[in-house]
Amino acid sequence: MTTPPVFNATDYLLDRHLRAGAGDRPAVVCGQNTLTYQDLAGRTHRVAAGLRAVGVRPEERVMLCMADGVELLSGILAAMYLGAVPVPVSTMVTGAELAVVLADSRARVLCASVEFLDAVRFAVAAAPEVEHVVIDTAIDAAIDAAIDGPADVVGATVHPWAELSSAGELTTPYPTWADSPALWLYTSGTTGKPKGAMHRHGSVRSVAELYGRGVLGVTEGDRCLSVAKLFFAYGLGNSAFFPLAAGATTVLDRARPTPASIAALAARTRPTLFFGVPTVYSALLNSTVPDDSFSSVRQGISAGEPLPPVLYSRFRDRFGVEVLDGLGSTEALHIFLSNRPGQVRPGSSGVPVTGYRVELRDEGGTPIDTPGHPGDLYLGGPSVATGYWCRTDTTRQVFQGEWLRTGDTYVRNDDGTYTCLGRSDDMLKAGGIWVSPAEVEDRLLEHPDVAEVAVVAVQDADGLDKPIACVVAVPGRPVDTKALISWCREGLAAYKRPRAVVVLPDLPRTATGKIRRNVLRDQVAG
Ligand code: 3SK
Repeated sequence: MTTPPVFNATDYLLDRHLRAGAGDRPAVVCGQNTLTYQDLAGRTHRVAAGLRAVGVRPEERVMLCMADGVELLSGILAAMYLGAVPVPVSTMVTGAELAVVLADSRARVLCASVEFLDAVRFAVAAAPEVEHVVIDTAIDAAIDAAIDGPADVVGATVHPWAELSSAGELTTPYPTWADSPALWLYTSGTTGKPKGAMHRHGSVRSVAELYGRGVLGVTEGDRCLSVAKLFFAYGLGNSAFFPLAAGATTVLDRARPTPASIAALAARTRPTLFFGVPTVYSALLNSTVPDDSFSSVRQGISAGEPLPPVLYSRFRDRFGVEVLDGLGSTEALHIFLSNRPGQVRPGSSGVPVTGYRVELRDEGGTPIDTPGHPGDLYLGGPSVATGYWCRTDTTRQVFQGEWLRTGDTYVRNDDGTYTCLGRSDDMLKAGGIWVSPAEVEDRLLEHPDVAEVAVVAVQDADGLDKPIACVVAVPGRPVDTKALISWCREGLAAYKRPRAVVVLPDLPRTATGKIRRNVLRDQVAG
């Protein structure tokens, strides 16, 4: 049997540029520091040696619960270089939530930023397989101030990051293949238990070539700024895979983004590509940041949930930037349906990214070919995960041969673009007719008093589902709930109107910013 050709994603993202003589190009801007490809590769090779020194073996998981920065980026790249499997996880989780994914992954090494140490202590106590905790901090001396000596995490040996990167350098990548396991990303969807989606080395190249180069046209002159952090699939592509594959520059920021911090960072670093999510575009529009804040940006990108058309046009009109909305998922690693530069159909997710195929199916699984008929969206393509770690039943339901069941309900428009009608399990029936929450939400967002909205089905006294709109008001604008229902009656078929409007201070969201509709339903019904 012939073995497949060697392919290592980190070699593709880093060492390839050194071999091509491009090592002095800027790879990362972080705080006041700029690292060249040579610098980033050097750090990555040292971290790879350090991970090996603490006993990490190929194909073994290394969990990283870290703020965005050179340490997290080099940690992810180093683990892949070593043939191990980095598992970046959300920094917004509680200790109990971290314990669940840590134990599930069976990682023996956990890398964490010092600010998450309380969650780490809690999680490690519940995950006895963890032997080593490596603490990242901007200044290693701060560890001493922040923790109580090396034995501070009970049950594990604590190493400062500097120790990890002082074990020499590994300059040859482990000879992985395109099909070798490269990284895991945990996803809970909006409701379920966390599941580790397992991705291959070859998928890193696929998303960089198909979406990064094919749709965004990333070149070495680009500077990528993403509000989605590196632990999300969306952020990992935006801030690591796309810029590094193209020899471009990524801008990393440790802090949680606010409109003011994004505008200040953009003014300082002059990004050419800006990756946001709808809530961030909305927050920027509701802020007083200068209208020229994004003057260096050649393209905005949005994903995570559908971008309402009103946000698209307001952002373009105020900031002069066209935002490409797209649909991606953790299971697909990145975006597979996308609008194209200069050809945006607002309110749609565009058309399939070249290299992927999509299909709509009815409830019986039959493909739907007619435009205008909603169906469940299925995806086929090279970056689809190989399955969920140790979740055989769910894997079989979601990964069906060549196809991935996305769980989204979509409709194909006459021009071939696709529009999201909502998560398949969020669709609701009012008076026996299907109603898309997304359509009602888009209408409500056109109202000047509405900042955020989610429409959910709540049962009335007779046990019948009724659409209820949960609204967050624009600051300083009181909401007239009756007027909002009339607004929907005027702009939509009457049966789609919400039967009640509930005003809330904010909407419950997942760590990736998606609305937690099940929580909202309980909140409103209760
Ligand atoms: O969370 C998403 O919707 C998403 C969007 C783009 C790329 C990747 C992901 C997971």
